[in-house]
Amino acid sequence: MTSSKNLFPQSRKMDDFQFEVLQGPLVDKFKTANQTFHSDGVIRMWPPGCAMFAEYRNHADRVRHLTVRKDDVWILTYPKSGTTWTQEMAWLLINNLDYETARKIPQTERSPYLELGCLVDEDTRRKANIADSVRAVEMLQSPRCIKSHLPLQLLPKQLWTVRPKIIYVARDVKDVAASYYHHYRLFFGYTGSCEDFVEAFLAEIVPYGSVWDHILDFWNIRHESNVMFNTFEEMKKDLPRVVQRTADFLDCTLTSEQMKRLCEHLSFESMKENRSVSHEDEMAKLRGKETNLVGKIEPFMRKGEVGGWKNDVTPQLEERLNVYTEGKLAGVGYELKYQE
Ligand code: PPS
Repeated sequence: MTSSKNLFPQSRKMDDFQFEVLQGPLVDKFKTANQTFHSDGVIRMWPPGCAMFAEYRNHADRVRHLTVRKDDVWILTYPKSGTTWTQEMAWLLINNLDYETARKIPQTERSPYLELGCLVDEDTRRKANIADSVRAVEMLQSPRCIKSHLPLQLLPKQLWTVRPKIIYVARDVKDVAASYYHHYRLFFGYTGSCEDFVEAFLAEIVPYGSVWDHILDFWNIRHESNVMFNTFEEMKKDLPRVVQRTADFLDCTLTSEQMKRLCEHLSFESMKENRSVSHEDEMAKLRGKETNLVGKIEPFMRKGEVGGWKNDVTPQLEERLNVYTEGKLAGVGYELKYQE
């Protein structure tokens, strides 16, 4: 694989952004703990000062200038916050509850992950069977249901002028940290400990950077008429209520029978068994001989719980996560409803 370090300077000003290649012992430890996709390193991009896969610097301008459509639905989250769950709910709502197509066509095609193809260089992307995701979004028929984990400042500019519907989902950051650790093991063959991963998460050097900066930027615009702010915890506690609110937001009407069927389809047990959303096929490809990923893993649909972090996070790390959160939330007025 070509190292982009040889191709690009350590820092540069692009159309709208500046970046710096992150360095230091913590970054080196994080990079080398991953079996794939991190050899190019990690950069910090301004604005918003967010850690990203180094390759993203070659795509940031293209994403920023993507044409947004008024009837798009954008599912925006920090990784591991309930994205797949929300995509499935939103896609079905805007597609007349077409369960047949939802089962037949993988969610990754129906509702593409905007920046996926921008995270690794082209050679690796081809080997790992990852499509040009920006092109996939451009080619998608309306109404599009688009997934992105990008922080607010890296998203297409037209989101703020065209104003399509945006559904943001937040999750308790301790569960995010634990789920992201398992995601790293699954997708990138991360070999480090959970403790080391959380260390990198707290230092905001993992791709997508600071979870709280991500959440709070969308929390601050939650009252905009085209924005809906949901939480993983509320979806767990009262799924029909979130489905109803989302249906209203998307101008969809549901009978009680339709609501019942949709909630069944969206249950953890059902989604875990549903290959269209469980990422099983994608994982099989990724862990194939081209990438040589090894190591024991859990499935993408892992536990789907509130408070599952307790199985992975030590009391010392818990305390550090608490202090981190207190620091970020001081004077902000953010409330995570239904926290347990
Ligand atoms: S990703 O890779 O960032 O898009 O991941 P994301 O979809 O945001 O989050 C994955 C976690 O969501 C859980 N999940 C669910 N929980 C409950 N019910 C349903 N239907 C559901 N669907 C996905 C999934 O199990 C991951 O959480 P963890 O804690 O790792 O199990």
